[in-house]
Amino acid sequence: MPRGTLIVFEGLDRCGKTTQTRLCVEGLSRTGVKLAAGLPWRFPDRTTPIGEVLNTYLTSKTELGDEAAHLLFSANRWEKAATIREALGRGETVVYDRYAYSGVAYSVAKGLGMEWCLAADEGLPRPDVVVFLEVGVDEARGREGFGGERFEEAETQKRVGAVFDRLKGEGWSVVEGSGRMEEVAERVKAVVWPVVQAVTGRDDEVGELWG
Ligand code: 2DT
Repeated sequence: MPRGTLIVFEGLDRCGKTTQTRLCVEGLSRTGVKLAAGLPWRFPDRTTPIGEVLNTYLTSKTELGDEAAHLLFSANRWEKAATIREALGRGETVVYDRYAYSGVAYSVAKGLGMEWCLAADEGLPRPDVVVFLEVGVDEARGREGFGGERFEEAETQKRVGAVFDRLKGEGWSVVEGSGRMEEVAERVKAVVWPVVQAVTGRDDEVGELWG
């Protein structure tokens, strides 16, 4: 049986990730592609015990050292790794709002070393496509809700964006995120759909980060 496709959305805060992730799932469900239950999935997954700690950190109710925070974000992914692999193995496509790239980008932006940050996520299921929604910090800042949580200020976002630029590589599709949400969704579909079809037609294993 062909495996499912692992699709990841990344980008700065308020770039439209959450909306586009949802529209992508809706679009895929109309095509009849087999999907995992309860999509889109997201990181941080605030419903797990580790996720609850991350939630208190992100809403500034607790403090964590940068290294501890990084490892908890990574552990939050590791606690889902088997679930992701199982879903893909059953032929179900999985769509994530944020993944390990956010983990590295935010932590390196705080001053942690790139190699150290990458190491924690090494071996996680490798996405078949990373859809990076590109929106200028100034545009993101103008969007509703910007500034509510830790890290949502322009200087941090610029630093995070610079790390994302270093992470962009094979398997990434940079999509222009400005404009009407339906237009952006069309651009996303144009990059996601060929990947889903290619993965469905191949009979390969899910890869591992950072390969
Ligand atoms: P949301 O606003 O998308 O819920 O993200 N973050 C996220 C990290 O610092 N490291 C990580 O590994 C992940 C997944 C980015 C909440 C914030 O958490 C940050 C924004």
